[in-house]
Amino acid sequence: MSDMLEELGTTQRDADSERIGTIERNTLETKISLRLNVDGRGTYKVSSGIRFFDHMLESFAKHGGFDLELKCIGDLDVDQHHTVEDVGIALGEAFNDALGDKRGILRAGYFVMTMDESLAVCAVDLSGRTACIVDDQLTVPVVGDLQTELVPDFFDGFARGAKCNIHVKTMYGRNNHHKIEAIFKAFARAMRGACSKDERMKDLLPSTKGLL
Ligand SMILES: [Mn+2]
Repeated sequence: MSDMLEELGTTQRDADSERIGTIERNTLETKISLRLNVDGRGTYKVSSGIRFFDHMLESFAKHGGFDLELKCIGDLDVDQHHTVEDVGIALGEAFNDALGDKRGILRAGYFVMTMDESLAVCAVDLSGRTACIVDDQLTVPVVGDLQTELVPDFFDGFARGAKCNIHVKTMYGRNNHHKIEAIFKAFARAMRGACSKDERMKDLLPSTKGLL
């Protein structure tokens, strides 16, 4: 069977198997091990050392339908910046790893998501280029145990790791927990769309450039 799959080449093999990304990322500031299954069922085991950040990553996995195992041991005695940014980078890299040459996927996705009184929009393009715009409308310095100024740093890290465009915006809202959660859920569902396989465009690269 494996010989037969070899003959079919990588494209066919990738299209027929689960898309999994595995990242081990160790620096003097953070040690991260991460396993992502893009074709998962929304299961998660997440430990970043920041409980509210875990809550958002768990929400991302659940709403994206991604299976996510993530362990980060970061220098939280300094502050949360390295941990949040590096988890973003590693998670982005895991998507890049899992998606391979990106043949046969939608590539772009967007979503409008409510979280009670808050509403967020997100658009992503797995374009191979990096850009990140975050307008989170947060009005408090901390939510739970998360330093809220780091929300854009997470998305910036992800965009660099995945080499993608991310635009995310809170349209309105009152509660800051809800605003962040609406952002992460909108992002999850936008990514879910972008990663989706497009039966009609099977095995085709969704780019006029011929490279993503
Ligand atoms: Mn919540």
